[in-house]
Amino acid sequence: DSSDVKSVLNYLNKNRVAPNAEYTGVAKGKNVFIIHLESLQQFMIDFKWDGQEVTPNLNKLYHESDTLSFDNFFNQVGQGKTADAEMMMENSLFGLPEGAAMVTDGTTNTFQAAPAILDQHGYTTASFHGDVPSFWNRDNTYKSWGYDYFFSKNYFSSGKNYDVGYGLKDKIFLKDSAQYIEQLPQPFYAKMITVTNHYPYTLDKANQTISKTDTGDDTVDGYVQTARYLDEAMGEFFNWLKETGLYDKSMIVLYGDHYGISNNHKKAMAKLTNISGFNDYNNAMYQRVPFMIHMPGLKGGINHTYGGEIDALPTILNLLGVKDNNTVQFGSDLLSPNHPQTVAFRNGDFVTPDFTKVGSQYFNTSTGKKISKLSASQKKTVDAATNRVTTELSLSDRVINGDLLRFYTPSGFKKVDRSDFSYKLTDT
Ligand code: GP9
Ligand code: MN
Repeated sequence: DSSDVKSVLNYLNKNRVAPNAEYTGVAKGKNVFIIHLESLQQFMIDFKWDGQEVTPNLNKLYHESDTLSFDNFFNQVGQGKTADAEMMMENSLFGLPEGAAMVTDGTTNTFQAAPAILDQHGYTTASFHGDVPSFWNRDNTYKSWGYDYFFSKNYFSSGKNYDVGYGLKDKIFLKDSAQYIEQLPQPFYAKMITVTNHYPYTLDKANQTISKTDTGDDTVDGYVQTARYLDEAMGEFFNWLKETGLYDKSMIVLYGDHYGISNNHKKAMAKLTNISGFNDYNNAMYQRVPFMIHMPGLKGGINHTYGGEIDALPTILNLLGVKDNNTVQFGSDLLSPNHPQTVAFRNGDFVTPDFTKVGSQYFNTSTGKKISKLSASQKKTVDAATNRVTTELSLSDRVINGDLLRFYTPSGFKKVDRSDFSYKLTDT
């Protein structure tokens, strides 16, 4: 009940981190693209296979001086996979320990999500995805999040060989999306959710422009092919953005939603990464996913801050000059010098610049050396991190399971009226 939200707010207010004032509002009034790079892990950036870069377009963007590129940014998803990523990226709330919060709570819970916040700052908001609207209960959840538009499968072309895996191939999806993006009043916030680079990474021959890897694990060896396809789709999309002039008027945020190759493929990962004895520590390190923020004129560079998807919203809102010092959000601005670099995983494991916790094991984060016996000072640091992680995960779960945002509306935020939205093609 409402006393619960008070205890959540007490914790958050006690631990609030001021955003980096140097970056406050540098992207104010710009269009925002949030590009969801399905199952793309950070190790694909600058990765070479068969003498070629797998993702040349993303690599170029990653190294540009007006791109902020985070190389210690981790996915923090649980069983909800993409749905957990969307929940974290747009609410700064964790997914749940089991299931997917978007499915169990998306329709009925009160949220104060990015689309609703930006709507109230003059933005038109739209999500684009080449799968059916009901997947992950997006059509219902997006109304709770305040999306003005949701362009899903039935808004795009269909045809033989147009689909692979969970939906429309990314190149067709992005090309078809252009006609709708052009109609959006500016400034807009547009989320583009790709899907072709998805387990088990199958792709028709005509679209294969790099050879499979040779780990012998056939659900892994196609990964470079669909990652390359995703990268080509990005190249085409960036070209379109440049031709239309949108590139110069937009801040483009790209993120990988979660791992592509799971911990069940250690042998294949060992071959792919040349790490013999690829272990739980390595698997934790490979939970890194790309997080890039590009905007012409942005003071960019490679940023080594340890963080994760829970931190994306506060970081983006500060860049847009939108105040969020009174919200229920569990992340903080990655650009703030006081950003706490403890990355919580959904199962209670964590990574900090010094220690990595995997179950009952502890490793030195930079060397990967297993710590068999923690010294007193190491134990103090690790216990503090464990305490922070378990507290934040449980408070976030209470917010979702108790639908606590019903009881607290941040000053300056207007409650979302779900009946304002309809995403059906026929209703347009
Ligand atoms: C489904 C697509 C893939 O619409 O977003 O979801 P995932 O399997 O990655 O959660
Ligand atoms: Mn996904």
